[in-house]
Amino acid sequence: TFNGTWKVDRSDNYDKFMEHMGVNVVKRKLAAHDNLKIIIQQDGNKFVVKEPSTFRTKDIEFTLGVAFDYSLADGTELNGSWETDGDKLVGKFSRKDNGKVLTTVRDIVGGEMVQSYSYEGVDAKRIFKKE
Ligand code: MYR
Repeated sequence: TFNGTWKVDRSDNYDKFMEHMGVNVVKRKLAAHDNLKIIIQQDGNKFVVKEPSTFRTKDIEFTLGVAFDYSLADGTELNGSWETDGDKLVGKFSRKDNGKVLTTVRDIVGGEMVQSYSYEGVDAKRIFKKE
């Protein structure tokens, strides 16, 4: 289950990934210390995801398979949806500014939540521990 409060523990290639997404160096430096916390509440097909980070607090509600809008901390807007694939959550989102696709997967591995991101051939991971 993805339910719980997850705090980012470490990241892999996230700086490069953000750079590829076009995030400027100042924002990347800030994002490296964003202390991202994600609170996930799943009820059947419905999710509430809360993100109280250093920058902003965001509450997102979505239903599996139903597209919704999401804006990244730098203002980049996405539209897409999450689906399940076995025990994983697979998200497919398109950028509204250039139509390019960002895919992301959430998986529980050894009690940690691993979120991987892929955009235009560049991959990154952020690994979260449960609080
Ligand atoms: C959620 O379930 O947390 C809400 C929807 C998430 C949409 C996709 C998030 C992709 C984040 C990519 C970060 C890249 C920064 C340049």
